[in-house]
Amino acid sequence: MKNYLYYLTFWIVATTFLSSCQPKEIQNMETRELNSNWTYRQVNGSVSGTATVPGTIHTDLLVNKQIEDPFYRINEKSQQWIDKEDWEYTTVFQLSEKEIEKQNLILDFKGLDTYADVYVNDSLFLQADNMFREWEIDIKNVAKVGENQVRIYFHSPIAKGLELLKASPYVYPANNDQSENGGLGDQKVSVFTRKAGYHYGWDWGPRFVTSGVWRPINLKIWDALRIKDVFIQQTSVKKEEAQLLADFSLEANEAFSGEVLLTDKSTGKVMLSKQVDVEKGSTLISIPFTITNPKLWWSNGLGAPNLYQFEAKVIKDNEIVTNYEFSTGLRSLKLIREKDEAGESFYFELNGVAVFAKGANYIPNDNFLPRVSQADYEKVIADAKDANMNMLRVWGGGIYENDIFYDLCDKNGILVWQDFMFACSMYPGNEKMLNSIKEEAKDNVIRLRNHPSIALWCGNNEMNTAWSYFSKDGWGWKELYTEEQREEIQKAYMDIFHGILPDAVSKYTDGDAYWPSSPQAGFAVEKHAGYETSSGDMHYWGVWHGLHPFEDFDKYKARFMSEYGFQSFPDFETVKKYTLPEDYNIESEVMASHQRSGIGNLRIKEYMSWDYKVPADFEQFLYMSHVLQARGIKAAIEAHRRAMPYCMGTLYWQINDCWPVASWSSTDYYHKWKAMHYMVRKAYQSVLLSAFANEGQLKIYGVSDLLESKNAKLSLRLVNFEGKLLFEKEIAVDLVANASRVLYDSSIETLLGDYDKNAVVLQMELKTDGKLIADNKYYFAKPKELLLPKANVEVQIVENEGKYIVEVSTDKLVRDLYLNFKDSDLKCSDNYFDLLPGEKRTLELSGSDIPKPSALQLMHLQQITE
Ligand code: BMA
Repeated sequence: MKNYLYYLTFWIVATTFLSSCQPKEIQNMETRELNSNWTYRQVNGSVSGTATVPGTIHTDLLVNKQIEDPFYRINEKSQQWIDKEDWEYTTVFQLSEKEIEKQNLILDFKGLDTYADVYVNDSLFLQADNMFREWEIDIKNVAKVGENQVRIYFHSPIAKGLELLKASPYVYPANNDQSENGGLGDQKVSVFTRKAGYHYGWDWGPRFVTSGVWRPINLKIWDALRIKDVFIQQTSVKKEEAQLLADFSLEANEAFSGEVLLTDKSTGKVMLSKQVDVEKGSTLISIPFTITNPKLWWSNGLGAPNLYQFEAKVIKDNEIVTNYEFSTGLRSLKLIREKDEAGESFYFELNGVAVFAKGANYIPNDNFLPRVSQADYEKVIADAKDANMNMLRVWGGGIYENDIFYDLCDKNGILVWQDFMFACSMYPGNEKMLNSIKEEAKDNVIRLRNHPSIALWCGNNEMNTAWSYFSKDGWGWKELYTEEQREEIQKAYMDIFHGILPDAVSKYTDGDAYWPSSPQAGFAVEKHAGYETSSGDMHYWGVWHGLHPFEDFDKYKARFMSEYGFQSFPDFETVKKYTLPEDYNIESEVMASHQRSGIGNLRIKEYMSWDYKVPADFEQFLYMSHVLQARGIKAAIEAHRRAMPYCMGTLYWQINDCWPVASWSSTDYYHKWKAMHYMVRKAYQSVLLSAFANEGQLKIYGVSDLLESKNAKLSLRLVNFEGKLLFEKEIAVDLVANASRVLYDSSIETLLGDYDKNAVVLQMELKTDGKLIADNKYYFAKPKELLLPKANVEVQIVENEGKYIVEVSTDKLVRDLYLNFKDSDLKCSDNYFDLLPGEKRTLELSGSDIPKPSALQLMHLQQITE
């Protein structure tokens, strides 16, 4: 008892002492966003108004009704004058006496688009020329008590581009730059400016060369010292222990002594603390620490994406001088490129596990970037996660995304393949340009390096293939130049992609992987990718560009398939938003303007005619394009997954759109899922059952991303379209962990017997412990050859405690059934599926509208008429 009392007394004294020792919180760093009182004016004209910052000139003109919706019909055409103008943005902000006395008054520009002269109280502080950079200016010497003014003069990016083009000894290739649409003839100016490539147009995007303050401007006021950045270097991360190094970047106004601390915010535990002496200026302090039994970060499907919330503090005389909060995830993540029998592997290893990457390419969500809301970002990442993806590739013709994008990828276990912003062009390599790229790489690598989701930094999109310096192939670009010019262009390429960018990755990260160009057959510049290479990554466009049939997805196997795709139109509900009824024809001027691939309509029609009826009706044609796209991409994904472990990744082109358009996307500008996205969700499930026919044999594969092997039951049922069971078989199979295996192999002749291949379907199911874990259907003929009967589909809408359920059944097989609640925001939990008689599908409805039976439209393959 006595002892207990002693301990209790000690505990009370100790806690009182500790709490009285808590350093005092002081508000050292004041941050204020300059997002109000902005106005804009046309420098050489009379257009002006109140502005939204962050924003763009186009969206300001739209809000002030000076232009119409740029995405509606062909409005884009009449809005090309905007990028030929200079625009000036102005605001005022107040500073108090107390604030003005602080040692540091900084304006932090997170992003200026693009040629921007910044004046504060009429003094020129900055001439920005790179949209991807972050700029800080010290305004202490001009700041005054009361009103202060910021004025930003945006030079026309087109006028600047034309100046640079004129000064250049030769032109540069830039296939996607829609100079004609911009009224510039063949003058391609995009390559001269460090600005999102797709702003100048792309084969899925319009041309709107924006100007504006596209990311926030923050006024930062502080005294003495700030923590500019903290980077957690993950020296070694294992299940038992993570060995880490915390890099604190400090900036001090004068020599300073104090204590640096790092705490885990969720537990309050101090991870490290150290007394430091800092000289005036910038100092980097690295302090090692370890975490035992760390909660590892895992990608979607493999485990929880655990994150650590950290707070760094600097303490002096029992006062917190400054703090800095951030989060990271602990994981070991490597790109494994090792020689093997076939060539060289290309896969990501996460915490010792070889990960099959399932995902998509990602482009910016809008032409007008600042209007992409947090909800938009959440939706796109949720759509990726819901479709069982574990990787997105941030493609090089867009932007280094906003922090929120990576935060969401971290939280949802989505790995990121991060391109640097170079795509499908060659770029000048003068000193000014190279310096600008160097700073851009530094800014972005430092900004993004704590995100556990970043798996790879990639130099550019398709430039190595396009230029193909060491081969006869390529896109014919190098033939346009003299030997001397070629050498010069090649030197710029080497300086950027084999110099500046890998240097930045190795200097500012803890050993992140770098890959010079996507695709490439090896790291060295002469390793040009082709469709036959057995190393590196591949963009397979034989299907689509090369008119190869969908079956060829099985022929061209990659070690890592980082691009392939097939177009479709947006859903009719989306089309209605940018058209009038008179535009309802895919060749109409308006529809053609929302189709930026020159071969787009032709390709869709051609492929459709191989497998389906080509409908004359507009709405049926749109539906048919969705079904066709889903069919093509299903063939691709299943082929890539069956080819595991030779192939260890599949990223289709592309998950999203930047405006309403016919494109390769699986979700449209309004985030509406196309048929393909439902199909992708199924094809990306952890376990896939996939049938593949070759030379009269049918092989059924079980592909598993699970980390444990399982005993499973494979059931096969051959059924005719009236639902009659013709043949049934159940076999015990081993579903091997993280592998692809043939579970069943039979001659098609034996399987079919006397039954007509055009009138039957093979229903495949895989169960473990009586639970269905995968299923699929296999048809023995192309859709247009099938003898599909007329089907009567029955639908019931049932309300259950404010939630709506749709129950679907049919009297005959129905194919690619699409349920659409017209003019509503309702979404069915599944769609575009096949249904057999006897099956009943129960779908949940999400959305805020009340489902009206009269608004429900059913479309399916049997209805299609030529
Ligand atoms: C890929 C991409 C994009 C393009 C797409 C469709 O090569 O890198 O440049 O939009 O093809 O053509």
